[in-house]
Amino acid sequence: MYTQAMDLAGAPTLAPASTPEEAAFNARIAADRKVEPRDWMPEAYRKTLVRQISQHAHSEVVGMLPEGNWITRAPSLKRKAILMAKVQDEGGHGLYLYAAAETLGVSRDQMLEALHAGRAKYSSIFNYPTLTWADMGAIGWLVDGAAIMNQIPLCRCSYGPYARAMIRICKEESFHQRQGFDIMLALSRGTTAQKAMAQDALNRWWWPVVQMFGPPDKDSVHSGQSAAWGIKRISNDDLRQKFIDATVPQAELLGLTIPDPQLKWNAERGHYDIGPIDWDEFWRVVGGEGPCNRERLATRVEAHEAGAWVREAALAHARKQGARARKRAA
Ligand code: BYC
Repeated sequence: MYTQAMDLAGAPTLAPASTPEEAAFNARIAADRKVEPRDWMPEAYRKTLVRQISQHAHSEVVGMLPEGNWITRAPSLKRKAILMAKVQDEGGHGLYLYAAAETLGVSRDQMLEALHAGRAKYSSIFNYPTLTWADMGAIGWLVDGAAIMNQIPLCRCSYGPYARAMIRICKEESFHQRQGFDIMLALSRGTTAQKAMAQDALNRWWWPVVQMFGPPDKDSVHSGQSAAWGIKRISNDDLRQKFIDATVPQAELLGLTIPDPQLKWNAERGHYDIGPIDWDEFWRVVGGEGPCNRERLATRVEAHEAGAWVREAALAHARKQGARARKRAA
C-alpha cells in the first residue's frame, strides 16, 4: 500500500544552466543521483530544503504534544508503554530532521527560534484537540497513515541527508500507524460506547487529515519547482487520493463510517470520489487561527524553557570531557 515508486506525472524540467556548477548540479538531478552537503547547489534549492525539512522537524516535535497529554491517561500499562515509545520516536524524528537541515548551514537554535517566535510553520494537523482516548487511535491510524503516504516518496528525495533520515522515520511511522489501527480495532469491537467514541474520533480527524497533504495542486506554489529538483516525487492531490483509496477499506474493516456523504467509488477512474474540502478552514489553521494553535506553541515554548537546565548540563559535561581529553593528550 505504501510502496510508491513512480514520480510526479509531467514533472517540469530544470531551467537551462548558466554556469558549469549549475550544469553539474542539473546533470546530477537528471541522473537521479543524490546531492550531498558539500556539493554545489543553487541557493533556492538550499532554501527550499531548509524550509521543508525544518517545517517537517517542527511537526514531529509539536506532534509530540497532543499525544504526550495522553500518556498518563492511557487505559492499560501496555498502551501506556506503547504510547510512550511512540512519542519518544517522534522526538527522535525531530532530531534526525534538524540534523539533516543543519547540513544546509542553518543551526538548530535558529530553527527553534523561528518556531518559537511563530515565524515557522508546522503541520496544520497538530492544531486540533485530542478529546478522548480514541483520538490516540485516530492519530496513529490516520495522521501517521497520511504521514507515511507523504514520506515514502521522500525516501527518494534528491537531497541525501533528508532521504536517508526518511528511511528510518518511515519504518517507525509504520509501527505508529499499526498501533493506531489496533486502538481503533479494540474500540470498534468493544462496547457500544467505545465504538461511538471511535466513530466520533474519525468524524473529527478525517477532514483535517485529508487537508494535511497540503493545498490542491493548482494552488501549491512550491510543487512545480520541488518536483523539478527531485524533492517532491508525487503531488499533493495524488498523495491525498492514494491515502483515501487505502483508508476507506480500513474504515470498512473497522465498521466505521467516513464522515463524507459524497464518498463514492468511481469505477471509471479507479479511485474514490470525495466531497468538497474546506480549504478556508485549512488556511485559517495554517495562518494561526486553528482550535489549538496558541496552546500548542505556548506549551512548546514552555517545554523548551523548562529544558534549559538539561542543555546547560549537557554542555558543561561536554566541556569537562573535552578538558579531560585535552589533559590526557598533553
Ligand atoms: N500544514 O506549495 P505547497 C507527523 C504550506 S509529522 C501547514 O504545497 P510544499 C507526525 C506550505 O508549507 C509529518 N502548512 O508546499 C508527527 C506552504 O507554505 P510556505 C509532517 C502547510 O512544501 C508526530 C504553503 O502551504 N510531514 O506525521 O511543496 C506525531 C503552500 O503549500 C501544510 C511533513 O512535514 C500543512 N498540512 O508541500 C504523529 C512532510 N501543507 O512554506 C505524526 C514534509 C502545506 O511557503 N513536507 N502547507 O510558508 C512536505 O511534504 C511538504 O512540505 C508539504 C507541502 C506536502 C506539507
